[in-house]
Amino acid sequence: MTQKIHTCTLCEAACGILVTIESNRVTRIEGDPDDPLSRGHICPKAAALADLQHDPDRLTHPVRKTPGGWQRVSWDDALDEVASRLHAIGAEHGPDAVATYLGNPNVHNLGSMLYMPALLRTLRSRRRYSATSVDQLPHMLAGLQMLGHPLLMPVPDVDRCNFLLMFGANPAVSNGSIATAPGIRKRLEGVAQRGELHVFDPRRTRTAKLATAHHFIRPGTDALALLAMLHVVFAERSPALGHLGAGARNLERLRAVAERFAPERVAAKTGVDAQTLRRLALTLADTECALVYGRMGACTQDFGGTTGMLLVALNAVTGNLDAVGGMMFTQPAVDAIHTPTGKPGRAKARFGRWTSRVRGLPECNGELPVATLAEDVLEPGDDRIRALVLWAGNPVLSCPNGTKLDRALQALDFCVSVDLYVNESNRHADLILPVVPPLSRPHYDAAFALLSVRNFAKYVEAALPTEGAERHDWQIIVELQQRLEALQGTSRVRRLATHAARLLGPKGTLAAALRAGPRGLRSGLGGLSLRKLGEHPHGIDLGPLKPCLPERMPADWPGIDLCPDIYAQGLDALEAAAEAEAPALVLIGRRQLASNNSWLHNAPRLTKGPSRCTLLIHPDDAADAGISDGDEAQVRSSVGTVVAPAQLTAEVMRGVVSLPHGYGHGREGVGWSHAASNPGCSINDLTDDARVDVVSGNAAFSGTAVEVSRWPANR
Ligand SMILES: Nc1nc2c(c(=O)[nH]1)N[C@H]1C(S)=C(S)[C@@H](COP(=O)(O)OP(=O)(O)OC[C@H]3O[C@@H](n4cnc5c(=O)[nH]c(N)nc54)[C@H](O)[C@@H]3O)O[C@H]1N2
Ligand SMILES: Nc1nc2c(c(=O)[nH]1)N[C@H]1C(S)=C(S)[C@@H](COP(=O)(O)OP(=O)(O)OC[C@H]3O[C@@H](n4cnc5c(=O)[nH]c(N)nc54)[C@H](O)[C@@H]3O)O[C@H]1N2
Ligand code: SF4
Ligand SMILES: [Mo]
Repeated sequence: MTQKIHTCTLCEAACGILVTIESNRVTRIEGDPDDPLSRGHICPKAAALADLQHDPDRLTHPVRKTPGGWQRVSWDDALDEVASRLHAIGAEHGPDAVATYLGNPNVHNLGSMLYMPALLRTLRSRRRYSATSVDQLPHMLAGLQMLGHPLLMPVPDVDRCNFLLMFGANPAVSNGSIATAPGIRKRLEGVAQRGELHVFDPRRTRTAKLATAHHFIRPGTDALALLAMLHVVFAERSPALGHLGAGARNLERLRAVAERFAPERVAAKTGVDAQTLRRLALTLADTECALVYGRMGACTQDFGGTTGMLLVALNAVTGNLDAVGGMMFTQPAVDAIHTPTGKPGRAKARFGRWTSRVRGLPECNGELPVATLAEDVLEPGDDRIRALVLWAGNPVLSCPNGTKLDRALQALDFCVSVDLYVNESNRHADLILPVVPPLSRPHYDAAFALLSVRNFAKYVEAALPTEGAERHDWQIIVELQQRLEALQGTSRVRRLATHAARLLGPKGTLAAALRAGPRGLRSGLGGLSLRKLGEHPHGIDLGPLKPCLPERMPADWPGIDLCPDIYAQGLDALEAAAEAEAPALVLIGRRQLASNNSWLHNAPRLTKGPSRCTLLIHPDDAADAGISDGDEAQVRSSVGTVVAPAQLTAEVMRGVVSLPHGYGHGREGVGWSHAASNPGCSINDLTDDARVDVVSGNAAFSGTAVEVSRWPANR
């Protein structure tokens, strides 16, 4: 029996875990009390790491689709075929004919984080998509437009904050997002004990229940509530930009916009009374260590982009941006923001350099909004997308209008997927390349050290080997890259660089990045190194966050832009929406503690009991529709229809229904047999790919107009 120190990579909390192994089988996973950040905390999902490891449904060999089903192929054959097909399609139709979709697990994977950018460059396609545009794109766009870098996303300093306003997040269940704070539930209880925690959500969630107060807010109206708070702050206090004042731009423009949105104007539309908005705005301005934080629910809606900008602006003008106890910025050991010399680089144009094919939506940070992927495949034309590299993603369940995406995937000339399973999306692939499961990978959190409530660094070796022929994501990346470079006739220098990266591996690359990083050799010989991390296998706490602007902004960035030009269209649309009539019934999503997006439903211990894929509906709305608790309810939207058992609860607002996302495993040919035995329905068969935020192109999931009726109707 051995016990290995590891990190759970399932969500952003990055909890330290101890993995007990007997005869190559995981027999126990517990929280690591010596991890300086998580201090023993874990959630029920951590146990699923063992299920992933030993799941008989997990792919262990590359497979090729044949008329008789999936057939095993050798790695060499598979990789040769992928490279030659992608190259041929690119050569005939141009590199943009090959699209990529990167799913969420890539950011939880050290190898992908370090190696994927080079493969994307080699592919030379501007048709890059990822889960970013069904998630945090508004935060990245705000970072880029306001502070000069998309990764300058502020993190709530929950441990020192005394007054916290939260919009559209449920960290008691999600364990926190853009807020790596293991055990965040306790940390939030601390805020409520020290001061006040207010949650704005159309549903009274677990987080709302531990808050000082919960405020029902109508879906898609967060931007209006934030503007009303800005209105109050501008009217009754002076902006407190502090050290952010130097070089600050467009304060007057922000003031002029906010002037139009008095709390009384937005109260009916948002469902939040004017008095509450006034009081909270003033307390936010007057309290030391206060902040306003917004996440998923605030991002994936009609005005998600504008909301992202207003969140940063409201924190800034109340003196709570880059301030202790407010919204702060990290200074990680491997720093994707600063250049290797330690100097901030220059600001780069990273928005609107090209647009999507059919709808002309802008690129951001090299990516196009994924809501345009299906149409850019399906719409006839020489410039359509013909091939897709689908890496650690399940867009059929996770992106708007999954049914249409399902059709688009079938219409491709070629698709390769790199994944652990045959999922709802890659069942249409020509080849699937299997990767090692999380416990068989070494890990260093390159992504979430950038978004953590304390600076930290931790490196763990793989906890156990795999028994099949799976490869690491980074190995597959390099293998494909080398083959593509050979076919493209890439220069010797570039090919040597790829070869060197291959020899170095993630461990060697990480070692170099740590030494070159701000806490490496620049801090002297005693600075951070991989060896030092090896001496501290539970991780190293690098201390609380410190104010670090403007130094972390690009060298040529003049200062914070409080209301960048690109938001003008969003603000105009918001003005119109403020007076428009809302649909009678709208749909929102939800997350569940024992689930993770679309891919943990094959773990029996996480899926015990009755289906959790239920439609939450207010009893009065249910009565209007003639639905009783437990009845099957049919839900219809502009793009599709699903059926789910109704669960009557006054936890949701009147006029709002909720379905979880990530279900819908009943599609033919999916490889996760347990998940398919209790499939549920997919919320994204209802969400409409035509609905995107006008500024960023982020998918607008929240507030999808629906009709609900009893099913079958004539029972
Ligand atoms: N309606 C609605 N839709 C949503 C959301 C919502 O709240 N509401 N949430 C959105 C959000 S925030 C996100 S992040 C997206 C997620 O959307 P996606 O990233 O598209 O989907 P996942 O469900 O995370 O699927 C991940 C896939 O990666 C595989 N995988 C896991 N680990 C690895 C690995 O290390 N390497 C490789 N190669 N494969 C791996 C899994 O087997 C699985 O098939 O969904 C979005 N969709
Ligand atoms: N257990 C579990 N944990 C997870 C995941 C998971 O699937 N399961 N996924 C992980 C991922 S990829 C992410 S990105 C994070 C996301 O983590 P969070 O950002 O915390 O997201 P959610 O838990 O989806 O909470 C969003 C909340 O917004 C509310 N909401 C919906 N529409 C609106 C609106 O218009 N306005 C307002 N104010 N609220 C609204 C919803 O009711 C919901 O309570 O969670 C991560 N952690
Ligand atoms: S909160 Fe749960 S899923 Fe997230 S890292 Fe910790 S143990 Fe893993
Ligand atoms: Mo996400």
